[in-house]
Amino acid sequence: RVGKVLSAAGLPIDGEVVKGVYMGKGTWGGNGEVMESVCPSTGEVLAKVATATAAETSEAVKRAREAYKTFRKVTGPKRGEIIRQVRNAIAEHKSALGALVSLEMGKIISEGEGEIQEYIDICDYAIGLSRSAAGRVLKSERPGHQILEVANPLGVVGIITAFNFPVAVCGWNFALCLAVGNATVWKPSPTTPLCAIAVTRIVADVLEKNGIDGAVASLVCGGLEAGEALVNDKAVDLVSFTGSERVGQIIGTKVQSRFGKILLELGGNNCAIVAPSANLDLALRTLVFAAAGTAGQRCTTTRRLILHRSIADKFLPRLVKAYENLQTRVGDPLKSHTLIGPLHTRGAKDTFFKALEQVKREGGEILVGGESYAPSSGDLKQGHYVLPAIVKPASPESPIFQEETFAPMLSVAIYDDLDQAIGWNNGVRQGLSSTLFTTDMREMGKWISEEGSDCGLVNVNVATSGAEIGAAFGGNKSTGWGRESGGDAWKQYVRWSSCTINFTDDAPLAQGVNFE
Ligand code: UN1
Repeated sequence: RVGKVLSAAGLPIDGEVVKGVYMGKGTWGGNGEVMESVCPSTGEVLAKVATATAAETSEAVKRAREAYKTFRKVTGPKRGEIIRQVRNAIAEHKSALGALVSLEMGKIISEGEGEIQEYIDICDYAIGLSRSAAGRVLKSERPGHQILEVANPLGVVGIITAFNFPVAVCGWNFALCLAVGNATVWKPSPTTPLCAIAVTRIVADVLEKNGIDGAVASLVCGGLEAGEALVNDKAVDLVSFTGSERVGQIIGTKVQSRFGKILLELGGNNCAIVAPSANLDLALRTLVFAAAGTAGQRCTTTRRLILHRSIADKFLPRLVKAYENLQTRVGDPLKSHTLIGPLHTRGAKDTFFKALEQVKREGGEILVGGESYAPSSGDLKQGHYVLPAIVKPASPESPIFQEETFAPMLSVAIYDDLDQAIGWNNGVRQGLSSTLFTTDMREMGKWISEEGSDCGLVNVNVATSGAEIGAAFGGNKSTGWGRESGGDAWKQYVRWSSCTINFTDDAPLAQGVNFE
C-alpha cells in the first residue's frame, strides 16, 4: 500500500534515502541528518529523508536570491502563466498527492484531496493576481504632480509550515509570492517531508521546463538546524511561519530583531456559540465536522462550544450521541468509511490525555470519548488513534478553557446572555476563528460588529474551520495578526513605494513651505 501511494506521488519506493533539499536544476541532495517519515496510522517508516544542514540552507537562500534577480524581471502575466502550469500539474496529481497527505499526515482521504484542491484554488487566485496586483494613483497638493503607490517584490520569502496542512499552507504563500515576483525557500514540518518533496518535484519540473531557475521554489527539509538558519538569514526578507504560539514568539522576535518582515499564523482556541434561535440540525452537522474532523488537528478546529441555557439540554445529548456514532468511524484514514484518522504523533496523544486529566483535576467532567482507540486490524496497532471527546470544564474560567489542545477535545459551557458568550469567546489569548449559530439578525449584526467577536474569522451558521481561499485567512492577538491566501494578503509580500512625480518645471514644496 505504501509503495503504491509513494510511487503515484512520484517518490522512490526502493528504500533509498529520499533527497529533501532542492535549490535549482540538478541540486537535489541533503547533507544533514537523515530523518524518518513515520506513518501516523501504522507506525511504519515511510521513507528516510536527507535533510539540510545550516550551510545548505544558507546556500539555498543565496541561490533563491540570485534566482529572484532574474525572476523579478519576468512580467506579471508571464508569471501567471507559470502558475497556471503549476496549477495544472498539481491538479493532474490531485488524487496521488491527496493520498500522500493522508498517508503521511493522517487526515482522511477526502480531506487529503481537499487540501490539494486548496492548493489548486490559491493558484487560480494567484493567476488573476499576476495581472491585477495593483497600486494606486493619488492626487497631489502640488500642481502638475502625481503620487503613485508602487508594489515591487520583496525578494526571498521563507515559508515554514506545520504538519497539519503539509501542502495547502505552503501553496497560500508560494502562489502569491510567484504572482508578485518573489523567490521562496520552503521548510516543511520535520514530520511531513514527503508531501513537500512530492510537491516541489512537480513545481520544479514546471519551472525548469519554462527556463526559470528552480531556486525560485527552493526546499530545505529538516529540523531546528535548517529552521534557525532560515530565520536568522538577513537575506530572507519575510518569514511566514505557521505553528505554535511558543515557537511563533521565538521566530517573530528573532526576525524582528534583524528588522525582517514576519507573517505569523499561530494558535487558535476557536469558539462556536449556539443561540436560542439557531437551526439545531444545521448546528449539529456543522459542529461534528468542525470539532472532531481532522481529529481536531486544524488550527481552525472548534475547541469551545458555548450553548444557550434554553437549548443546552436538547442539543448536548444529540451532540454526545453523534460523537458516540463517530466511534465506529475511527481508523485507517485511507479507507473511505473512516471519518476520524489518527493523531499525528504519539506526543499529540499524550497531550490529549493530559488535557483530559486537567479537565478532571479542575473539577470538570468528560461527557463522551477521551479513550485510546485500538483498531482491530493488526497493521494499525501502532497508530495514534483516540476517541474524540466532549468535556464540560468546571467553569469557563477554568484554565483548560483558555488553552488550545491540538487534539479532538471540545469544551462546553452554558450561557444566559449573548454578551456573556461573546466575552468568553474574546476572553482568551488567541483570536483565530469563531462562529455564531443564530437566525436572529440582531445577534448576527452584533457578532460581526465592534461589540462582537475579536477573531480574524467571524462566521455565522458556518464551521470555524474549512475556510475558502477567497478571503484573507488569519487571526488576531496571540494568533499573530498574519493574513494569508485571499483578500489583501498579497500586499504583505511586496515592498510598497510611494512615488511623487513632478511633471512640471516648477518646484513647489508641500505644506506651503517657502524656502526661497
Ligand atoms: C490550518 O489549520 O493551519 O480553514 C489551516 C481551514 C483550512 C485551512 C486550515 N482551509 O480549516
